[in-house]
Amino acid sequence: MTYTVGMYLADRLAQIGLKHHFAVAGDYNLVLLDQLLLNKDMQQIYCCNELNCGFSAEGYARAHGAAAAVVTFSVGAISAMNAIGGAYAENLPVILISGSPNSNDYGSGHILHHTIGTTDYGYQLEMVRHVTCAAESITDAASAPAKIDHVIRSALRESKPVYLEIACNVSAQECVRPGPVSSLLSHPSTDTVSLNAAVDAAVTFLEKAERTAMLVGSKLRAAHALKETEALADKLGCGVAIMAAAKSFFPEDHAGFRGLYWGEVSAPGVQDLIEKADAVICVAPVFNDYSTVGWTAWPKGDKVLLAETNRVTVAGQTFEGFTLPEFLTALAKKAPARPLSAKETTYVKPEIAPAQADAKLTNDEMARQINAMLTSDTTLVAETGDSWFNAMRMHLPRGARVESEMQWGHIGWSVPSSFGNAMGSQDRQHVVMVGDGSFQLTAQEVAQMVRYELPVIIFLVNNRGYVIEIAIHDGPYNYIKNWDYAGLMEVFNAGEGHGLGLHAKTPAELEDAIKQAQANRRGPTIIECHIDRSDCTDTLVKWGKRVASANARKPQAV
Ligand code: DPX
Repeated sequence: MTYTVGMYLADRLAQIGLKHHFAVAGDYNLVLLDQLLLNKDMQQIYCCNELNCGFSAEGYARAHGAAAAVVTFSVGAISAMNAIGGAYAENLPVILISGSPNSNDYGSGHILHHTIGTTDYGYQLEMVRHVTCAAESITDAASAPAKIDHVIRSALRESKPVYLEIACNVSAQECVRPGPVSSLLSHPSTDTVSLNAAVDAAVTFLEKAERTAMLVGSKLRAAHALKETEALADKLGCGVAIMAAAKSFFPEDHAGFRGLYWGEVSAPGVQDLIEKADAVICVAPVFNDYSTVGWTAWPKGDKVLLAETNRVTVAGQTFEGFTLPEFLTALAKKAPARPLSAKETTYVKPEIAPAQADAKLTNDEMARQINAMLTSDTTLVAETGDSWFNAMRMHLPRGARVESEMQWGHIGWSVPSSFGNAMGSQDRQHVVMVGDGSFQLTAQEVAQMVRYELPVIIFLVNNRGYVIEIAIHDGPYNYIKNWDYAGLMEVFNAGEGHGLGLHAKTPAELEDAIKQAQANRRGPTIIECHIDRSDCTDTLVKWGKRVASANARKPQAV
């Protein structure tokens, strides 16, 4: 059998550990999909549309370390680019692969279907460059291996998405075979001079401080530095706070854990922990308008040691040439113990009092019951909206994961992303919290959970509108058409699936629905939670006001 370009790509994807790739068929990628199917180490998983396909891959990368999505030219790839922008924002190595025009059509003056109707086929590659860290167009078999290797290596090194387009008549062309995968996984060597200097500067900085605290940020997982951060916290013995987008990136049963730092909507005592410290080690943070609560809570200046993915800045000096885990490990060896901030503060475990069984279901009671079902095997996927704030007030057992998309914030992300995440970590229980407005964007991907029999539990918050937007800035555009969300499951089952749709209007109904969902192992369950529109977390309202006033700043006078 001839060894082909498509087989080379499939082998490389399997070599980096992918067991699945996500796809939507189209005539520019059909031959490529055939080639990928020949690889028996990987399963081809289908999505309802390319936006969802991109988000499914993004979710798979969260669970599995990397992912691939295969789409057709323009009509498919341009939809997928939104999700790829999300993967860029969220630091996830997703490989977007688009079938593309026949190599003879490039530069021929021909006008092709599915294109914008001009004769230059470079526009897709140009567009995608802005949302990827490497992008290649393959129009001949000889250069395919180098281009495939280049993009995959870039994705893994930078934890960012990449792009490949493969001319539809090239995927089945003869190609050389790949060597060992180690060349794609290796990292540039460490600059030990710079690393030692950074550690010395950090130790001097810490020795001068009495009240040290650590702040854990959302790029920590992409930097592969979760364990190293915990080891540094063990050594320092100081108080540790997490940023919202880093929920679950630091164990909540750790002796130093104090809770969420989010400016004025921080957990009790945590604003003081960070803002009154005389040394704050910020590990892999992203300070944006949301995380700084409209620029009101932004640790910076000479009290801050900023340890980013590939750079450390401390005491007016900046260092690079090493990875974050290398820096944290080296620092943990030399760092002085700094337990004062932990002694002076306590972790206040979030508790919500149970409601009467037959009362009207409230947001608090829903959050309480969801929190009670979390175990170390749970992945909780929190959609943009009040679901963020509900996730933030949960206490997590060690091992429980929270997934959110706070940088990109595309409503509807949670449904396809949890589908991909569930595919990539089938040993875990996936629980989704999603608002009605968000769900309406990508609802059809629940059908794929039915198809692939994934027991995802979806808490659909029916509060009849875009409640977070109502908190930020109200108007008629925040009120949506109601759907029978639980009823959709019958549509998706179409007489042959095991999806379950349930309604919960009281605490007792919710409890019963959760039991049924947990027993339904052969398909997803939607639990439609009926909540008053005005019933949302206090933190959402406070935070929303701050963000609204940041948005409303007047233009500067010229
Ligand atoms: C919008 C947002 O119902 O949740 O908890 O009721 O707010 P809440 P819902 O899912 O509503 C979501 C809604 C409309 N954001 O409040 S957060 C603007 C927006 C976005 N992404 C895309 N379009 C619009 N974030 C793709």
